[in-house]
Amino acid sequence: MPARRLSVVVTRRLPEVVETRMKELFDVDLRDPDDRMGRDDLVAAMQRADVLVPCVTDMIDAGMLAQAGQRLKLIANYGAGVDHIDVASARQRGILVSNTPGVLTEDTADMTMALMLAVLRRIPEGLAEMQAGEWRGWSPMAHLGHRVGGRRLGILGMGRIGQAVARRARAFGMQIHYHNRRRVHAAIEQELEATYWESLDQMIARMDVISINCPHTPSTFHLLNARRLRLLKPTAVIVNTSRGEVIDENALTRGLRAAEIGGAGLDVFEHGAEINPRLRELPNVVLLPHMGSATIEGRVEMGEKVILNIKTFADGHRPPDLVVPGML
Ligand code: 8YV
Repeated sequence: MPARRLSVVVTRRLPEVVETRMKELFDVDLRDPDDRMGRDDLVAAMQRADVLVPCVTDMIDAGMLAQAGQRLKLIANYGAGVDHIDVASARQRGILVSNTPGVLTEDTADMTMALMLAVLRRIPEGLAEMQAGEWRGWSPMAHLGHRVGGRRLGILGMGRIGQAVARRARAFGMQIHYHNRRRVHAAIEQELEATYWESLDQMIARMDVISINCPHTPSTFHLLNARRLRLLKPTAVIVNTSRGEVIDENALTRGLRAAEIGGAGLDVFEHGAEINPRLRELPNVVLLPHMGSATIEGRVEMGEKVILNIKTFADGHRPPDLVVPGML
């Protein structure tokens, strides 16, 4: 008798090639249309599935996990960050959590550079002028931004993405500085010519650009709080492609409005799509709708990783991208 196929619920639309492969392998419930599942729908999915495939828009808290069915054994997250899942509660209930690290590193690092360039070189302003048909020709003093080369970049979080940002920034002639829970291997520091700062306060007070590349965890929540934001140079630019919660968004908005901070390039926000409206009014701020990893290649590779995690689990082994609470 053939083994029972795993019942898998996917909460959002994924690339067609990924969905097709899932249909071949699992008894899969795909999402159509692609709207966000409410809390009740998510709980219902967790009651009927062996495996749930959520993504960043699905909050999965302890209360919901308590209502999960006996058969739910794996949450195979479609994405690297798992701060929307209570991983410790899942673990206590014997539910494994896996993610998709590695495949969105380069795309996210590209977007970090794009935001940095957009703010420093005032790209949105030029674009808006062209689109409005307002450009009247070149002028020596128009659209003056700041040179990227020679600037000091402080990377907060020197994991895979932080290092990929550092590589790119070096090619742009920037000086690399970083703060991390642990100092990275000497060979990596040498390759990147990176200076380690044990004190975040001391680092941020000296940087021209700060890039947030650490995950959101209880210990990184509001790491850039009002006090730390006041340490920044008034010309400093902050770029965030990680999670909005790492910065106190209201304090950042106040600092930008008061010209105590030079500018910001933000792909992520503290309350998801509920952005502080004042941020939208600021000329030195570039906002993007969480599109750091949004390439079709990346999305397909994320799907392949999810499938590999589920398949490995189904075959009785530990999923390769298992998230363990202690590593967060
Ligand atoms: C993903 C991300 O697109 O992987 C992450 O942590 O932030 C994104 O770039 C998203 O999480 C998909 O769930």
